[in-house]
Amino acid sequence: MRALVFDYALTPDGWARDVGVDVEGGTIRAVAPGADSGGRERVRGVALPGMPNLHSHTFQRAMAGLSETRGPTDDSFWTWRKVMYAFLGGLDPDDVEAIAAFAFLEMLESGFTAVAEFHYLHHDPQGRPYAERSELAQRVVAAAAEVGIGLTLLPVHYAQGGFGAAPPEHGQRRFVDDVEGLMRIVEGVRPALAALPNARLGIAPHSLRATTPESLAALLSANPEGPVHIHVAEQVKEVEDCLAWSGARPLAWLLDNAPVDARWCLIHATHLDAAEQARLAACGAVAGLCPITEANLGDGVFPAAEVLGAGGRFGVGTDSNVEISAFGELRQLEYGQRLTRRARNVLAGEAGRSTGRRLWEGALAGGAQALGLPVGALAPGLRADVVTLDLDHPDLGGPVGDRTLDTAVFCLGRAAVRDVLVGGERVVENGRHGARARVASRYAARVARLAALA
Ligand code: NGQ
Ligand code: ZN
Repeated sequence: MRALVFDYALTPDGWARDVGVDVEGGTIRAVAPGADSGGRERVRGVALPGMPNLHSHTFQRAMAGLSETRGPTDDSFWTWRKVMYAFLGGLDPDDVEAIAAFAFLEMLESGFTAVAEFHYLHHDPQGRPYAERSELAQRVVAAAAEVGIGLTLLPVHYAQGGFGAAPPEHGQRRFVDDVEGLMRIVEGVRPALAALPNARLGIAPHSLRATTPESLAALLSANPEGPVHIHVAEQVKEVEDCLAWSGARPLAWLLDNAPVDARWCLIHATHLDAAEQARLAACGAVAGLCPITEANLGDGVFPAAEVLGAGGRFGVGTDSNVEISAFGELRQLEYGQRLTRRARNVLAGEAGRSTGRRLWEGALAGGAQALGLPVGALAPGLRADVVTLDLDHPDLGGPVGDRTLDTAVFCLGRAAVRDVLVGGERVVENGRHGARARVASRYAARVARLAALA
C-alpha cells in the first residue's frame, strides 16, 4: 500500500486540498480530502486524473514534418496518405518499437496516461505475414511496457482498398488480411498484453471503406466483447463514396447495419447531417476526436456544439501524433468551434462553466469508456493515473480551481505538466520521463536510418 497526498486535486466532488490517495497494486483504494501529511508521501502541484488517448497510430510520429511541402497537385488527406504509405514501406520491427516507445513517452509527458493504439501495420515490407503473425503488435506492447503507459490494443482489420470491394493498393500490402489472419494476430498478442498491469484488447474494423458488411459481421461475432473502434466519416469524399455504394451516409449506414452501442468508438465522425448528429448523441458510442490531426489533414470540423449539446459522449486522440498534447487536443477542439461559429467558450455548455474543465472531464469519461479501462477519475477502484500541474509555473500561481485548468488548456499545454503517475508510480518528474534519454536517442537513430533510406 502506498499513501500519497496531493497539494490539490480534481476529485469527482470538485477541487480539494491536501488530498490523500491510498494506492494498492496500482489501484486507488481511498481518496480523502483534507488529509494530514503524517506518514504520507507528498506530491506537489494540482492532481488531475490522467487523460486517456483514444486514438493513435504511433508509427506516424516518425513522419512528422515530412508531408508539409506542397506537391504538384492540390494537397489533401489523400496526397498525405500517399506520403504516409511510402514512409511506412521501410519500417522494420525495431523501428516500429522504437517509434512507439518515443510516442508513448511523449504522450505521458503531455498528460496522457493510457492510449488506444489503432494498430494496422501487420505484415513485412513485402506484405507477407511475419513468422509470428503478431510480431509488430507485440512490439507495440513492448514499447508500452517499457515506458509504462496503459494500453488498449486495437488490432485492425483492413479488408479492401475502398468501398465496393476495391482491390488494395500496393501501399496497403502491409495491412490487408482476412478475418482469420487478423484473429491469429489477436490470439498471438493476447499473452503479452495480459502481462501488462493496465491493458485491454479490443478490435477495429479500419473504416467503412476498408471493411465489408460480411467481414464486419464476422469480426464482431469473433469478438463479442471489448472495445470496437472504427474510422467513420473523416473526409467528404468518404461520404460521397459511401452514398454511391450504399445510398446512405457513412454514420447512418453504420448505425443501420451494426449494433453500435457503448462498446463503440467512432473515430473522426466529422461529416454528419443533422439526423446523424442526433443519432450519434443517442447511441451511447463515443465520438473519437483528434482535432490536431484533423486540422493538419484538412478533414473538416466536427459538429461538437450540436453533438455535445445533445448529450453525446466524446474523447480525444492524437491520431497521426504530429504533435502530442492532451491539453492541445482540447484547445484545438474548442478553437475549431470558435472559428466556425465566430463565438467564444462554445463547448463550456452553460453560463458560469469553465471550458477547460468541461472539456477535461468530458474527455476523461469518454476516453475511459472508449479504452474499456478502469481509469478516468480519482476514485476508489480506478487506476491511480494522475497528472500534476506545476504550481511553480509563473502562470499557475493564482488560486487553484477551474482557472488552473483553463490556463493549462489555453495557455500552457505541456509546459503545465509537472509529474505523471501511472498506477501510483511516478514515470514523469518535472516534465521529463525517467527513460527519456535512452528512448529518445534510440528513436533519433531510427529516424536517421529511415531518412537515409528515403
Ligand atoms: C490511418 N488516417 O489509418 O492512419 C488513416 C489513413 C487509410 C486517418 N484516417 C490510412 N487519419 O485511411 O487507409
Ligand atoms: Zn486513425
